[in-house]
Amino acid sequence: MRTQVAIIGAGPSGLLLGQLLAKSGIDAVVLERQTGDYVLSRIRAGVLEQVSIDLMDEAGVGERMHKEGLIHGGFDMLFGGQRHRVNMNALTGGKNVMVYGQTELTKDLMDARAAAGLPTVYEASNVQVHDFDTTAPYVTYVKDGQEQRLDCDFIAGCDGFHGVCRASAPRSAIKEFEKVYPFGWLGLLSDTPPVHEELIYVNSPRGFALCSQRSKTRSRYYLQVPLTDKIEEWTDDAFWQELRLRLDDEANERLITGPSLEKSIAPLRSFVTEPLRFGRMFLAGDAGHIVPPTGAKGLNLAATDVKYLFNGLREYYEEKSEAGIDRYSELALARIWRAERFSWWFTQIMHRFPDDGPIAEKFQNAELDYLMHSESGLRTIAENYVGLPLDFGQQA
Ligand code: FAS
Ligand code: PHB
Repeated sequence: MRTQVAIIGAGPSGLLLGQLLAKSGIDAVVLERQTGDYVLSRIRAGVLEQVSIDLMDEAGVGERMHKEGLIHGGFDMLFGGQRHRVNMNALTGGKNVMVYGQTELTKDLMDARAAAGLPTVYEASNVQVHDFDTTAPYVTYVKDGQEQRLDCDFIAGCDGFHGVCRASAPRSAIKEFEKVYPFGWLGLLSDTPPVHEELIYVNSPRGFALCSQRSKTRSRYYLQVPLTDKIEEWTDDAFWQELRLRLDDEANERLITGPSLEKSIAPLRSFVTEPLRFGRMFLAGDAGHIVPPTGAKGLNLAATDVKYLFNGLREYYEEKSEAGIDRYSELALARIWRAERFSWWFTQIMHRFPDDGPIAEKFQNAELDYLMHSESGLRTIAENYVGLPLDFGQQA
C-alpha cells in the first residue's frame, strides 16, 4: 500500500492532521493501535483556545462544537479563602475560550473521517517506522495477524507520549527536556451540574483543586494527590469529601455530587523533545511534548503543531517547496516552549509543594496576591490562558 502521509495515532493530532490534509487533496492513512471506542473512552482535555476552534472550522468539523461548546470569558482563582475572577475577555480585547471535551472533538474528527471514507486502520499492532532518513520512508504494522507495509513520502508521529515515533528517532539526534512534578491529578467525571458558570482553580492548604465542566449537566473535577495514591483507594464519597474541604462556602452550597462516570489519576510532567523533525518523520502533539494540564495547553498545543505541519506539507505538495517543512520544528518549538513555561508557572503558583518548606508558601501567597491586584499581572494570566497569537514574537 502507498500514501503521501502516514499518520501514526488517531488521537486529536492525527485525526486533525488527516482532516486538514484530506481537505487539500493530500492522501493520508491513519494507523492506530487501539480501537476507536478505546480512544474515545480516554477522558482528557476540556478547554479549547480560539486557534483550536478555528482549526476545527478549517477542517470542516466545527458544527457540533459551535452548537454544544460553552464560551467562557473568564475563570475564578480561589486561594486564601478569597475568590478572584480573571476576566479574560476584558483583559485580552475580547478573547474567550470554549469548554468542549476532547472526547467530543475526537468523535467529530472520527465521524468526519469515516463519513468521507478516509482510511484509518484501528488495532494496528507492532507499528514500526523505517527509512525516515531517506526520501522513501515506510511503515510496517500487523493487522489481523497479517504483516503490512505502507510506503509514503512522510511520516507524522502523532502517537502520543508513549508512541513509537519519538522512540525510533536516533538518540544522537534528539534532546529531551523533562521535569516531573511531585504529585498527580485525580480526575472525576460526573453527570452533575457544574458548581459554577465558569471554571474555578483552587489553591487550598490541602492542595490544588479544579472545578471544570463538559456541559450544563456534566462536570469534571480534579484534586492534587500524592504520586503514591492508587485510584482504587479513592471512593466517590472520599473524592467529594476532599473536594468540599478545598472549596469555599459558595461553591460548597452549590456543589451537587453524584456517581463517577470515570475516575483516573494522571501524573504531571513538563517534557519537550528537540527537534521535532527527523528527516521525513515529524513529531506532533504529545509525541513531542507534554505539559502539566493546569494551563489547559496540551490539546491546544497539539492543534497548533498540526497547523504548522499541515501548512508545511501543503506547501510541499502544492508549491514544491520544502521551506514550510524545514521551518516546522523551529516554529512549533517556539510556541511549545511559551506554553510549557506558562503551564509550569501556573502549576507552581496553584499547587502545594510541601517539600519546599513554609517560605515557598509565603512566596506563593505573595505572588498570587500581587497578580490579583495588578492589571498587568491579571493580563499575563489571561493572555497566556486564551492562547498567544500564532505569530507572537515573530519579526514584525
Ligand atoms: P494522544 O495521546 O491523545 O493520541 C495518541 C494516539 O496514538 C493514541 O490514540 C494512541 O493509542 C496512539 N498510539 C500510541 N502508540 C502507537 C503506536 N505505536 N502505533 C499506533 N498508534 C499508537 N490536556 C489538557 O489540555 N487538559 C487536560 O485536562 C488533560 N488531561 C490529560 C489527562 C491524561 C491522563 C493525559 C494522558 C493527557 C491529558 N491532557 C490534557 C493532554 C491531552 O489532552 C493531550 O494533549 C492530547 O491527547 C494530545 O493529543 P495527541 O497528540 O493526539 O496524543
Ligand atoms: C478539563 O476540563 O479537563 C480541564 C480544564 C482546564 C484545565 C485542565 C483540565 O486546566
